[in-house]
Amino acid sequence: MHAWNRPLLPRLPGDGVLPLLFDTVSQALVEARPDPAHPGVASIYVCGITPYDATHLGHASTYLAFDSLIRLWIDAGLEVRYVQNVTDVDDPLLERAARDGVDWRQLAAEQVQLFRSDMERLRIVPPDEYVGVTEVVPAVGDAVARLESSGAAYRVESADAEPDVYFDSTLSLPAWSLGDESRLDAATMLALSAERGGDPDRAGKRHPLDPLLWRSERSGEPAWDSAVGRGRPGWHIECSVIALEHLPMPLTVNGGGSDLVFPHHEFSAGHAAALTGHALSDIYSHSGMVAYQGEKMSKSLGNLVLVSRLAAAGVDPRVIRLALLSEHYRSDWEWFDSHLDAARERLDSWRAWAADASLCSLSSGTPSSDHSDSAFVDRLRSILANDLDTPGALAVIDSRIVDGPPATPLLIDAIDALLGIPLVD
Ligand code: 5CA
Ligand code: ZN
Repeated sequence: MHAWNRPLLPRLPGDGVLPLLFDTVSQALVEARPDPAHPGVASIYVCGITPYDATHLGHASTYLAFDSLIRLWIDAGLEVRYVQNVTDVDDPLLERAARDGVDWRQLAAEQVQLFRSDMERLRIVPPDEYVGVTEVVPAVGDAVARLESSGAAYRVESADAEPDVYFDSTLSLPAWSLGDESRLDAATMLALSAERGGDPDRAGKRHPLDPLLWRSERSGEPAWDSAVGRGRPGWHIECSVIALEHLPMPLTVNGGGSDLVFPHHEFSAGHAAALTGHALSDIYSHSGMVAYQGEKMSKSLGNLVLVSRLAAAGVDPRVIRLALLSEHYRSDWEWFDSHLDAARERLDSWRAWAADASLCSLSSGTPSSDHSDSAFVDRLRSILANDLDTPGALAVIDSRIVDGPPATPLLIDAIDALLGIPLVD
């Protein structure tokens, strides 16, 4: 499916830097650089939305985190290949469509369209490939058949349908074994599996954590023909297959919110390793959870602040973007209306500074030396390259505005290219 329009990114002079990014597997900051097998190419797969209740500020914050990374890679002169999925068929989507008495396809299409327009207004760099699960069902069926013939998958009888297919989570593969990605103990995995779409109590599975790869057709549910019979994909395998189809392995980064560490990214990595013999990604990167009214902002709780509602109420998208950038992507934090007030004030002061610059350069020529400008751009780059420290970047721009010489086109371009905030209308 098509993604959304790409924002214009000014190209900055000088050398961008490769960012350090926190890796969930090693629990350390590592340089996010192209794998030696693919010089010059940074590849990233970010888990996309399940299209209902889009786009809340938790979603926006996660996509903005990876947008910040991609902007640094572009600035560092890398070719970036970016893929994102849409979980456009899955239990939660079907349940929501049934609850609201709407066709699941229509719900998904409307919500994906809303998401696209929200991403575009937030100036998020779009993926090169934006892929719905419904577009890759035969490829998922083929992958599940391969897993079954290699012994990595097995069938579980069901009372009301043909057998379903599950992945054997006890496999020990050269490139993956259970816990490699998430580093969690068994009890935590079990609890999270039950909470996040797994079925640890299902009878007939070899191991409670084994995840569903293929759900055979049930009456009233969507189903497609495939190499493993009629049915639909399980959740984790969709991301493995879409990533493998469109990106070179290993990815530079596999990303998403921290609620995906287990089971989703654990098993996406496991399925990919079982299919190819290789690790899915060099780095696994996770953004923190945005809360609202004391709890994680989530569709199931309904405590949502939607980007489209803020925009409809007249909030400048740059204010939303600045509000989200004012928190570090990796921390869990709670959204308050005061985030908007502070961001509004910041945008006003930055815009006044930029407007002064245009006046200044008309009346008195170049207002500050090229040298101090490029040193400032390098400072901004290095702050952001330290695990996407956007709050740090906002703070140095604030102090530059208060204490430093007036703005110049280079500084205005740098704020646009690296932070996605255009200051000149
Ligand atoms: N379709 C799957 C991924 S394959 C999914 O998790 N969809 S989602 O719509 O529930 O979430 C979309 C993205 O937003 C995921 O990366 C998820 O981790 C992230 N996300 C969801 N809620 C929040 C939140 N409250 N704060 C930050 N990120 C969130
Ligand atoms: Zn995913």
